[in-house]
Amino acid sequence: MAMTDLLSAEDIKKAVGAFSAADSFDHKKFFQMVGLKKKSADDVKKVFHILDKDKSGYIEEDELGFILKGFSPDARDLSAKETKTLMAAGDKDGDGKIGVDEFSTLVAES
Ligand SMILES: [Ca+2]
Repeated sequence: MAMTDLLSAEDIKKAVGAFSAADSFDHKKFFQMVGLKKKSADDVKKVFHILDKDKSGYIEEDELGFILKGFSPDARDLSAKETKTLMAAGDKDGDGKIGVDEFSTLVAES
């Protein structure tokens, strides 16, 4: 499954473009703009599994840094600071990675 099977290519382009400047990433606004916020719980889980590149069942810190590329291959990487901020917001149980339920919560909170 590709991200564009779940989300509109146009929304992805707009959302990625809105945070193209360094250290401008805001996951709440991004999840809203990209259309993820209004997707079903099932579709949010499908998006999680696309972002979990190595299929470990978790989005680890290195995968989190490439989260925008998961939406659009030509998007930028997050800075170390943005990655840490996003991990802190998403990692509710403090194990240093984001599971599917934590991801769903993060999207629901946005
Ligand atoms: Ca993973």
